[in-house]
Amino acid sequence: MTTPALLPLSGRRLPPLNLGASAFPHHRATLRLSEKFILLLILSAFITLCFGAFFFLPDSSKHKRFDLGLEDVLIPHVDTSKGGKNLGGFLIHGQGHDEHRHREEEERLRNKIRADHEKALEEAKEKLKKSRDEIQAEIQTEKNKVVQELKKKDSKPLPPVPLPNLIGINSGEPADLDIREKRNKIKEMMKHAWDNYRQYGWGHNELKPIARKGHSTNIFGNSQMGATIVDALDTLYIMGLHDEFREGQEWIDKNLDFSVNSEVSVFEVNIRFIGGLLAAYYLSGQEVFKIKAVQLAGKLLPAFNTPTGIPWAMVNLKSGVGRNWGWASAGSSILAEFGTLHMEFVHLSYLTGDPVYYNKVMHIRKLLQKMDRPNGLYPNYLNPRTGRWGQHHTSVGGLGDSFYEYLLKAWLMSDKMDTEARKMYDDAIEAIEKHLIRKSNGGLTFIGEWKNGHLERKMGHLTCFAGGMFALGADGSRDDKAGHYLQLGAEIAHTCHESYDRTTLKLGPEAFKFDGGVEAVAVRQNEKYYILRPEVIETYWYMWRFTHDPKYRQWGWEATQAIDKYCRVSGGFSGVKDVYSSSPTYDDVQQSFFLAETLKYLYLLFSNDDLLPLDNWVFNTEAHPLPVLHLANTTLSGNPAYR
Ligand code: DMJ
Repeated sequence: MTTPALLPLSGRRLPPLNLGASAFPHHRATLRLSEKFILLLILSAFITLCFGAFFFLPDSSKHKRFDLGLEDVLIPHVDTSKGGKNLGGFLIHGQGHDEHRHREEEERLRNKIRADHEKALEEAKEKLKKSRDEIQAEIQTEKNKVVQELKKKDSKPLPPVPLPNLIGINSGEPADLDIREKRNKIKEMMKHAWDNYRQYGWGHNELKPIARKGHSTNIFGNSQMGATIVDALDTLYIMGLHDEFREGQEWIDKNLDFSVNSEVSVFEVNIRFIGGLLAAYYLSGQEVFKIKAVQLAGKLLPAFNTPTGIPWAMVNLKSGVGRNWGWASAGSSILAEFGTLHMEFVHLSYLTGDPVYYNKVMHIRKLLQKMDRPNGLYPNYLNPRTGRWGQHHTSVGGLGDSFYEYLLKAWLMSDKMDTEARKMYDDAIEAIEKHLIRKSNGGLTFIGEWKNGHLERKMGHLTCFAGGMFALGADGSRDDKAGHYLQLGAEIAHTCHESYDRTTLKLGPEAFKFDGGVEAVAVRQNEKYYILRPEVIETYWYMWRFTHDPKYRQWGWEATQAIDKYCRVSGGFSGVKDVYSSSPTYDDVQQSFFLAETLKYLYLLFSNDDLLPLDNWVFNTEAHPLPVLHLANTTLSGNPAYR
């Protein structure tokens, strides 16, 4: 905040000290300094006027006067037996010592007003004598008081709700020595990532493991919000890294503050921060995580203030002003962003008993249900002002992916009660299968991208999560096609494994083609990078849970070794710019999702199934486990806390 200099009282208008909205969270506390002076002067003038009026008005007390409600002050106990008569609004006084007493009271009052007036003038003079710094210091103190008050208010414990069945939090130790060793290796990698972040990037959003300093991107805004800490907490917890977990908790407790003038991505903050905090709360039972999650959610709510209720992509946490990404189809919101809020928001309503979060996401769902879908497909872009689709592009990778995932997971997390979500999921994947899923000449099943009626035969690394999604949704599928979807999941897992296997580093590129002679290989230079993404490993893990085919552990182990060999540096883990080059260069970013997702899914792959069993837990799109809630179909009526 810049403060213009305070000019002397020389007839020029004082430029206001900027203590506006950015200085105070509460509008009543946002008086500008010049306004304070003006108020002060008006006040003194008012007092002077009253004082003068009191002296110069004719003394009518000998006769009668209006009761201005001052009687209690002037004549506290009117004793009508002594001659005074109380006639409604008028008081007619008797004579003699009553009159004398009355004069005394008036005199006392005059003295009091005079003293008050002088005191106020003295104070005003004192204030004006103070230096700019002193005034600022006073205002700062006032501001701190307001902030403290608000914090106290925000930190009030939430009403308790019965916790859902939290099983399988501390399980999973494999009996097999080889598997145990692999699991321990993954835990060691987590420790390496955490320790270096702890040492070089603590409190920053992410780590630059080569430069050995903090890193951030625009999705987190311009504040140090400790994204890696929040994202990593539940992985630390399930790995039994409890000291590290406590360090993270302490940082969050003391430093994680959302009253910052920072514009963040609603989607990213929801999946990483709210998802991470909620999972940490459910796993550890520590209230601080729940409180922070609710505080943060409150800061995201203004993003929904659009003509349609479809939220903006970004919101300023302090001002609540929202907007969309400039590159997104003429000011559109993005399907994968506004469609990936459901899980976290339903949990927020469950935990607080406040339906506001639930209503926001259900409103989005209802709106989508009403809209026409070209070929039954959901376009990636929707304009939040007009409620119309933007470009007719459809993707199961970037811009679309987790929308489909959350339809399925809404059904799963409601204990399969939310059949409306299941139906939307079934309809969506039927259209996807029809228009987007193809087999390559070499027999690889891939999911392409739909662009204005044309299928682009390219699949993104992000799209590889869909193998796991198809497997997870197999049970309960329409027309009992469970076998079909499990098979589809296996085929996608195989294709994605090929995309890894066909590289020099055995790590997958960002996007790969199925065109002409090219199969599961990146063609463009700017699609050859690997940034520690989890999706392929995520699919291996789901496939492992549903089939126990050892090849998934084998593929997972190949990926672990490749990451350890090519992405590990002494200061942490880094992405690489070209997976086809034998001497790769680093991008020097340790992504927070590497700790939240990639290492977690690897660890789960080498754990027993009783660690976070899928009947009881549903993982959000950032791999944060949230417990299943038994909720009646699309309502919160199954929630005893819902009021
Ligand atoms: C993660 O933040 C989430 O998985 C999200 O849904 C998309 N991709 C990144 C990791 O690649």
